[in-house]
Amino acid sequence: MKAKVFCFALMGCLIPLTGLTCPEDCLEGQPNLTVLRIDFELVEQTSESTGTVRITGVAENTGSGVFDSSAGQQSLQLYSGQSLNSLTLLETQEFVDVMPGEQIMVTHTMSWSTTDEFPPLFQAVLSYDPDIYIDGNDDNDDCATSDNAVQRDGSEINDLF
Ligand SMILES: [Ca+2]
Ligand SMILES: [Ca+2]
Repeated sequence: MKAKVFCFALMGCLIPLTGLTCPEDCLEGQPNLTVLRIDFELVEQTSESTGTVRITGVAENTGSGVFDSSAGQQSLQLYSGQSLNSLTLLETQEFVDVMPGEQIMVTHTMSWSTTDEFPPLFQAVLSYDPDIYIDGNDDNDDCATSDNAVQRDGSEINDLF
């Protein structure tokens, strides 16, 4: 079946809609790993302004095909920094196969102070081997790369206190 999956670009290809297409269109049966969101949680509050927080990046195979790959070819990474040009890697979550609808998470726990003047931003991003599209395995080809990263401003963590 060659039916095109139409997507609404702003929703990260989550909602199929007729007539609106993503920059890249996925075909029926192809995997599409998508970074959905970054969650902030207050793990422990130690004073009015300080505590421990958990940052979790969530990705999902929003495509209709199984993502079927080999170890070491892909990961979900979590970064932080003052800008997208100065990011530091916090955590890497390796994974291999992802069923349609299955989620992957990368989590980092850190101390936090709401008095910091410049809270960092966070980015969750899917990372692939440079040769993943030419490795002879079509089942690990993410059919849309435009939905592979999400950023969230760390100042929103202050609202948890
Ligand atoms: Ca994707
Ligand atoms: Ca491939």
